Amino acid sequence: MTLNVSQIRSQFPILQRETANGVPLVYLDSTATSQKPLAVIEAMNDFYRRSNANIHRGVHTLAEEATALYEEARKKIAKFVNAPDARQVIFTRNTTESINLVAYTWARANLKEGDLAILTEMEHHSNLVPWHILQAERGIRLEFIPVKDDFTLDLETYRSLLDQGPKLVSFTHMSNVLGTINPVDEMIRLAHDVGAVTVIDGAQSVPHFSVDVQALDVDFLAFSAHKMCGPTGIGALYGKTSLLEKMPPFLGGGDMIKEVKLRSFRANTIPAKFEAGTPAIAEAVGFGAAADYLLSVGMDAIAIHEHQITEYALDRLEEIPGVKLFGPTADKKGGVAAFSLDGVHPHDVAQILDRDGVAVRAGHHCAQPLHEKFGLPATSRASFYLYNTKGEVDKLVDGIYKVKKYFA
Ligand code: C6P
Repeated sequence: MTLNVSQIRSQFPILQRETANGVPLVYLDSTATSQKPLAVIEAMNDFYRRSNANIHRGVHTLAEEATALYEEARKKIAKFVNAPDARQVIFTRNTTESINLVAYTWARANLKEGDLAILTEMEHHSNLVPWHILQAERGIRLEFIPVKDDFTLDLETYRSLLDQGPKLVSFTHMSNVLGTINPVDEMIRLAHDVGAVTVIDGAQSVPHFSVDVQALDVDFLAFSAHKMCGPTGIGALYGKTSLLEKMPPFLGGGDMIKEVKLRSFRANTIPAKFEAGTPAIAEAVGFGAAADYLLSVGMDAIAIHEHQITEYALDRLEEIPGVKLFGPTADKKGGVAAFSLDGVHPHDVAQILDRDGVAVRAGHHCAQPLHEKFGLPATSRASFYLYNTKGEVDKLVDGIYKVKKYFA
């Protein structure tokens, strides 16, 4: 199962462009957001050219067509993560909003002072701050599974935290900095053994390898379209029906109601209960097209390709004197390579690489506590997706040698 990468690259118009210096773009920042194939761009373009209307409100042709396309997209996303029923897929703005939805609805209805929620030290801020807010408001207790020196989670500590009877365990499937892929099956099973509800931050897993909510038996899964070849402005929350049906609504307004009186309302059924107001309709269509596109390429083939690129990148980066990599060995991680370069600030690394068209991200990548743990204010980070090549890794490596020379 090898990908035809040159054919794939031809489907991404942006990959054909040059950067400001007239050099070809080497896009190594898909962890921040992925590029979009023609299939997605054209699906959204077609929607606006042919079918644009508001949904769930009109009986005219366009309204019905737009509604059908929006609900069709929900089915595509359900299929993508193997949800048993499309009604279990709630459209949100992104992973961040999906996790906040759980925190504002399920958690506020179910957690009280002193209740324990377990997170990990490698969380993105979007799986930390909603729980900090709840801690301040409700007095819930937060504990963290430590990250070990080998950049994997300390499961011994996890087991001992589970003995304290948590109500919630919420953690990332794959770290956006370390690339660590966590053993979610085992972690979910152990959480369920003590009756805890599980939330998986799938922002970095769902786009890159096959994630099956039924096989995982996860209670909630959050992910974003823009990291999986889809548009910005839309994401999804998958939830178990039994939980979603009991949860209070999130935002109030149009579409999320069955009936409104002057002084009261009756909430709609799922998924509408959680989708107040006019949603991102064209974006949903693009999201569905992205799911179709990734499935047509094949998630297993994508995962294998990314693994090969990552292995190669880690080997090549390791060769460079002064480069220190943060993350486990290639067999335990996805397509992310975060690194520091002795004596050079990560922002300078990224800026100098940009002169050669190489786009990497520098900063704390919205994982400040993780950086603090390893005593770093920031790292540079290259990340890989289905359209990246070993040749692009070579350009990254050449660029880092140039940075070294510049600062020598
Ligand atoms: N990480 C990165 O460059 P949103 O912004 O809601 O689509 O995704 C948030 C998010 C949540 N969890 C993880 C593990 C993530 O990686 C991200 C987004 C980007 O690493 C932007 S900060």
